[in-house]
Formats: sequence, structure tokens, C-alpha cells
Amino acid sequence: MLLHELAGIGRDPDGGVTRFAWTRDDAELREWFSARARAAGLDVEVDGNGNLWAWAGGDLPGRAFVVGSHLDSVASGGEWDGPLGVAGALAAVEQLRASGWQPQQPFALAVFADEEGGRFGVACLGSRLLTGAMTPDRALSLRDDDGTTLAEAMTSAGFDPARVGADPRRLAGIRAFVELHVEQGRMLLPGGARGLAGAGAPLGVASEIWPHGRWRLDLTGRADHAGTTALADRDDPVLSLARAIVAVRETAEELDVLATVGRVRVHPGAVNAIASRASLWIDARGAEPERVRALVARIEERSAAAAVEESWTAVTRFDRALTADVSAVIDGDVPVLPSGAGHDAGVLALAGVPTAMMFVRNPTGVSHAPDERAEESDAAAGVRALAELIRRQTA
Ligand code: HGY
Ligand code: MN
Ligand code: MN
Repeated sequence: MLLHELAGIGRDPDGGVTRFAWTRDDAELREWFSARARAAGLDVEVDGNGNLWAWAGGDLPGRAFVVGSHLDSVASGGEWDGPLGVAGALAAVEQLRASGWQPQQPFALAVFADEEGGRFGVACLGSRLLTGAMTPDRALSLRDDDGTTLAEAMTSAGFDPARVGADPRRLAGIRAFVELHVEQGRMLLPGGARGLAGAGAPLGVASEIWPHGRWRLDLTGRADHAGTTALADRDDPVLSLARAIVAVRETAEELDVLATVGRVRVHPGAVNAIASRASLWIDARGAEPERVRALVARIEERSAAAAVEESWTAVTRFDRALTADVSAVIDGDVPVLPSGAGHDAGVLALAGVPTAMMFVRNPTGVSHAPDERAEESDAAAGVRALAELIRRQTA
């Protein structure tokens, strides 16, 4: 069972996992990874942004072939999104070691910090800081729901936030990056099949990552008593919130964009008081960036409120030659899927690193939820393919 050693970390009563960055769970995950990597003969280090790097042949000449993913999760998420790419890569290295593998070029297994943005609200923080796509000032001032800043959280976890920032030398040392990841969703394939399950394929590769972003809308009103304020006298921001949420869904249907409101906040949140303010977050994605941006503009208009962009990721195309190398180590047909989900691989690709992704079939496509899963046999196929890819890329 590939993930059994992680099963108890951050487990929720509903069967999902909540593994936020810079928490005790995160520390436990880091300890697990470092121990397993060292046992596999890898040299483990952590960079200034909290990303973990486990090296083989790190002092060999040339630029490194890197694989990896993340260990953090969304709130009450699935256990495969991220850990499959980390535990799978560890298993691949262990298989290679057992066959006497000695890399002739530098190799690293990377674990990127805070990919989901579950605690501080911005996804791929570790890789965005590494590439310079996010400034240290903005990142360190991000706050979680308790008001704790990233800087405070890193410090409590024993990391020096002053080290955070772009690391061009480390980035320049990466020749290529490949992320093994559980399939998310059941994307429509050229032949009409829905996802890898529909295509009857255990593994696939990615063509691109759709443009996607996160925006926050802050709505204000007038606080007052729930039992003494006439309806005609009210300025209730929760009513505006409700209208905005419906507008997001209606506009998404009109523009054929995937838009979601999964997080709202009402202040003060008292049952017997009209709120003074309310916020909602829009996650919007789609194959065409203009449509994604058009949705946000329409919501601003309909809500008479300005949308604050918290993150934006342009369309990300993966490296064709590297993707062909990934397909070459997979038996049988290899479907090519676009990804509606963002990944650290996308951030590295946008920073100019040749990047590819290998997907492991998800029977239902459900992700970011406790029901997310992959079959062990398909995960094992992904591990074997990744091991062969590592062997070829470090020969
Ligand atoms: O939100 C995403 O698409 C990714 O899982 N962070
Ligand atoms: Mn995810
Ligand atoms: Mn992921």
C-alpha cells in the first residue's frame, strides 16, 4: 500500500485528510519523507522556502533531473493528491537502488511546500517563491484564519522566514522536472472518452494546465439587530453574498468556465445580527483565459464590488519532448489530458523549466475530497514507469 505510512497523519473524522503547511502534521510529513529518503541513500536538504530536496549524485557535473510533488492537502481532502507523487518517487528510487542504480547525472526528488494554499490562501507557495513568481513580502504577510502570518508559522516550525525568496541558482540547476500525480476529474479526451477510466488506461500524460485564478470579493453592509430592523431598512451584505454566489454559477454556465465559490466569510457571524461585512472567494478556470477574466468582470459588475486577484496562473504548456520521454516508458496507449488542476509542475514550466506530468488513473475523477482514490495496481504501474524514466534520464 503506497501511502499506508502516511494514513494517520492529519486524518479527519470524515475520512479525509487536512494537512496544512507549517503545522505539526506538516512537520510529521517532513520527518517521514526525510527518513525514507535517507534510507534510500538520498541526501536531504531544505531550501530557503521550505521545499525539501533529496539528492542522488548531487555533486556530479551537469544539471539535475528532478521528480516530485507535494505532501500538503486541502481541508478534508484526499490522500492521493500530492503524496502519490512523493511516495511514488521514493518507491521508484528504492526500486532503482535494488537494481544497482548509480546515477551518472544529478538527480533530486523535490517536495514543494504549501502547494494547496489551504492555510494561507495562495497555491504553490513553495514553488512560486523558488521561481520568483511570488514576492517574499507578499507571501510572509499572508494570514491564516487565526490571523497567524506565514512568517510566524514558519518561525514556529523552526524555519527562518528571512531565507525566503527566489533561488535562481537552484532553478538553473534543474534540467527537467516530472511530476507523478493522481488524475483529477474525468477530462473529455479527443476520442470522446471521459478520463483515463473511460479510455481504459492506467496512466496518461498532461498536455497543459488551464489558466486559473482566485479572486476575493468583499461586500459591506450595515450591522443591526435581527429582530428589530425592518426589512426595508436593511443593508445586508449576506444577501449580496448570496446573489453573487448565484451569479458566479449562472455566469460560469453562460461562459462555459469552471467557477466555484467554496469559501465564504461573514462578520461577525452572529445568528441574531445582520452582518456588517461578507467575503467570498471565486476559483475560476477554463481553457480560454479571456472567458475566465470575463466571468470575473461580470461578477464585479453584478455585485458592484471590486474583485481582488489573489493568484493567477497563465495557461501552462508542458514540454513536448519530455512528455514524449514520459510516454515512452508507459506500456500501451497513453492518453494526453489537459489539467484543470494547478500543480508545482506548472509553476516550474512557467519559469522556463522543461516539465511534464504523468497521471495515474482515478476511477471516479473525484479529488480534493475524501473519496479521491487510485487503484494500488495503477499506482504501482506509475512507480515502475517513473523508475524507468529516472533511470533513462540519469544514465
Ligand atoms: O487548486 C489546484 O488546482 C491545485 O490542486 N492546487
Ligand atoms: Mn490539489
Ligand atoms: Mn496536487
